[in-house]
Amino acid sequence: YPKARLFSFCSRCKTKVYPDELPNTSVVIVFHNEAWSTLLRTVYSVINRSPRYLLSEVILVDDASERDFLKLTLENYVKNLEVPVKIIRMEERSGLIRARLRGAAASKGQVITFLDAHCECTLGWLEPLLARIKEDRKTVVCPIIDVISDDTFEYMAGSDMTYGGFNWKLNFRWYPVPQREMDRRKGDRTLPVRTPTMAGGLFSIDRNYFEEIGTYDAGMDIWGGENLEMSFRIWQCGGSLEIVTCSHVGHVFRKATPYTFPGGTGHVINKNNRRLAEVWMDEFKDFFYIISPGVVKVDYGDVSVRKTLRENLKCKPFSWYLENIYPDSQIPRRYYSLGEIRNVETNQCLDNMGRKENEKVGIFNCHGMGGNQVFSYTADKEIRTDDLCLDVSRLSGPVIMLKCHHMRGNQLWEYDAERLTLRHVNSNQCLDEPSEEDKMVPTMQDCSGSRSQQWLLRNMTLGA
Ligand code: UD2
Ligand code: MN
Repeated sequence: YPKARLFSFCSRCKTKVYPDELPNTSVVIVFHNEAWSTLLRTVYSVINRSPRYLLSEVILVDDASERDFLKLTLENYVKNLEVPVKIIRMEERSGLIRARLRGAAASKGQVITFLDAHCECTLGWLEPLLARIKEDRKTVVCPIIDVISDDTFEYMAGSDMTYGGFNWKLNFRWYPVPQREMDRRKGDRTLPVRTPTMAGGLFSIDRNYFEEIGTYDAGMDIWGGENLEMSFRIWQCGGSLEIVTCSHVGHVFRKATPYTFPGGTGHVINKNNRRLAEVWMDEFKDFFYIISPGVVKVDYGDVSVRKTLRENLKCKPFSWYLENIYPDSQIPRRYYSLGEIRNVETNQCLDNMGRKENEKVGIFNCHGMGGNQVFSYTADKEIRTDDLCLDVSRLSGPVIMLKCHHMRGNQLWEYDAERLTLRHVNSNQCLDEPSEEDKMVPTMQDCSGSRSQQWLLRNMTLGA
């Protein structure tokens, strides 16, 4: 590999000195039907780019793969490697969560490092992670995840200017590191970034802390949700989660899932997300339930053990997390309404048709099914759906969906609960029914008090 590339992520990281005495780590890699080349690329990069005395062992957990070469061929191959590589086989397809639990239980290192099965560790990836855990054993640390193209296997450095968040549907998303976090680090980009959530695949955790904090929710299946579950749990229960920007590990981001989801993709992910929402999100789970019609019908099993864990650890409420850890979240901590916005005259509802940025907000027959007709009028007086806000930048419209910027400006709306009007403060005009020319979009008109300017902000609560 070209050395220059591996060293060029951040020149100031190169001069950092780490303590000689660092905890050692087991590296746990779970896989289901992984390709030979990507799996071995992961294992070799761990072995070749970790100081031998810091690497206790590599544990491969085979989640009931069907490919032949992952059986005896793999077993014989790893015998010749210079670091102990243990292979554990799940008896039946269990999903990455329970497979990781099995790997963790079999591991001996002081730290457990989890990696996906299609990664490449770079030189110097491990020391900064372990050093941070040595400083504070309740810090769970992630490297910067570099991007390996799934077409060309080209290696591209990831950004130290994004951190982990999530949207109303509980999808993990990268968002820009906010100014407050830049300020806290006083502009030193070699210092770790405190991140609200982690992507999930690549992180190190002190092994005793992993157990103290409740490992994983073993009731989650196959894939999804466990990364947010662990993120919320760490923060709410007194730990912290960081991206250590001097550590880089590449990951092959794949356009499509290469394996099956027994039970159906949607069902599995919804079930895991319900367990996450029910245990950790308190009343804020409504944002997930109201925007995802149908999800409340999914059976999520028994979460009493996880709720007891939350009590025993005396974890803080989700509102604390939103206020202190993730104030720039897509979920507003305080809001007046969450649900449809219905016009009194036409009885139609605002509808964020394509959920795309920079498009006009629409208006359609109310369907009461959540999804595109869910908006929240927040305490900051923005009308938002997920990360998009109703925005008007010209007199008489149009009304566009734009990324919420929290700067008031063109996204500031005053709801008059007696007159039922939604007044756009900057233009001093009111949201009105569509014009004759375009029946699909609302208009902005001078405020007149007419019925067509009256809107009902429904407060829906579906939460089970
Ligand atoms: C991301 C995470 C992944 C996990 C997931 C949410 C990164 C880079 N990846 O998705 O680790 O947190 O979000 O759940 O942050 N696997 C099994 N059994 C299964 C399914 C998957 O062993 O039934 C293995 C799979 O071979 C891989 C790992 O689990 O090694 C993660 O799966 P993925 O690579 O499909 O997940 P990814 O990267 O899309
Ligand atoms: Mn992956």
